[in-house]
Amino acid sequence: MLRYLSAGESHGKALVAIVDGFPAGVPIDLEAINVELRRRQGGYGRGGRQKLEHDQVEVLSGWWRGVSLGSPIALMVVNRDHKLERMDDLYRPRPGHADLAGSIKYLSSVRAVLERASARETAVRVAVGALAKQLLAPLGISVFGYVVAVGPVNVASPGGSLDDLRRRREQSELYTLDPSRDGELKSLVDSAQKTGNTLGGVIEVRVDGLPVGLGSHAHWDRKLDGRLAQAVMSVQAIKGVEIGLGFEMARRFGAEVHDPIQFDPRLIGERCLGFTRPTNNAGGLEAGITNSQTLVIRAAKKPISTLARPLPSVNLETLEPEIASYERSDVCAVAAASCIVENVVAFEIAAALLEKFGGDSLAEIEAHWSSFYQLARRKIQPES
Ligand code: EPS
Repeated sequence: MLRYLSAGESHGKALVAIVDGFPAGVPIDLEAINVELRRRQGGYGRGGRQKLEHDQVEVLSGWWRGVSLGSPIALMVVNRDHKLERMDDLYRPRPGHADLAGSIKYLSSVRAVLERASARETAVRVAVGALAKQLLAPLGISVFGYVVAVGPVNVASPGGSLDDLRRRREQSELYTLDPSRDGELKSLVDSAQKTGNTLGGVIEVRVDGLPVGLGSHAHWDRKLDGRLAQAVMSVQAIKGVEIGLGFEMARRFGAEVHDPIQFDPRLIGERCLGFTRPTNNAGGLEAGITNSQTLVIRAAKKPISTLARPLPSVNLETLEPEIASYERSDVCAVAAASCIVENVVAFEIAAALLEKFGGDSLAEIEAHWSSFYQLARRKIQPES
């Protein structure tokens, strides 16, 4: 079982995670994890904190000579802006943040909850996901996230090879797949900043190279769509998740939604059982099980709740109406969120892969995948 725990406050010493169940024999590329950490820090609309931090991962355990050992892997991202002991409390809770509900729940100060609720925690979650990608990559699975809307403006995602799409995303300051729209999106973010406001957006993540059979229909907590939704929803500021055609399915007739099944024996190979689908409205998941089509998941990110022109609140000391507190924050972190959601999805996929194929080492997982496909081919064409 692949699992992880994270710890750390936004202005504490460091963010840490322990990843348990990561197989042996996986080469770990630290620079690839650091590239993801830098990408999380970027994107147009980020605030002052990112100028102070240079997020880098340290691997404290679980590897030797650059290869995983199969023992728990401890990851650490140090906070340069480590100043928690010197920070004041807040008395005017920000609508939308953990401030009010959290401080009542824990019978604590507002600072005591906002430090952990902050999206700063996602730095180490990205490191965990980037590690998971290093298990997926040698197996031919890629996880790729990008922005498809900033505030009310949608940005279409063109077709093309994954390499093409990656190049496009690298050229966009908002991590969309159409850099020619950056000007328009940046002025939208600028106008939010000028008016003391913030902006959210929509993120899409696609997973290519999946086998049939990750997840299960058999029990509610084994359905991969449900597990992905939980993981994605747990990312700070995400308020909605949809898979494939998602909410649009509810507006259509069944014949316009479900993906017809076709079979072509010439396609049968190492990684293909011969089934094809002319459409992919299911987003690669049927009954909580991957069907080998590209998995497509979207997440709606609300605008960040710390506003430079704050909304009405209540002073918790006087209980009189006052405007909410303002703390340094971002105007638009939807680009960063696309990197976070991508890595969170990567972790869930790696966990589901290990549940299906098991194994203590990369070589064993590969062997289990290939013997399962052999059995599946024999089931489909017993005489072959
Ligand atoms: C973040 C770091 C935080 C915020 C942001 C995300 O740093 P600070 O609070 O010191 O500016 O910029 O957190 C929030 C948006 C939030 O609501 O807490 C980061 O590293 O991603």
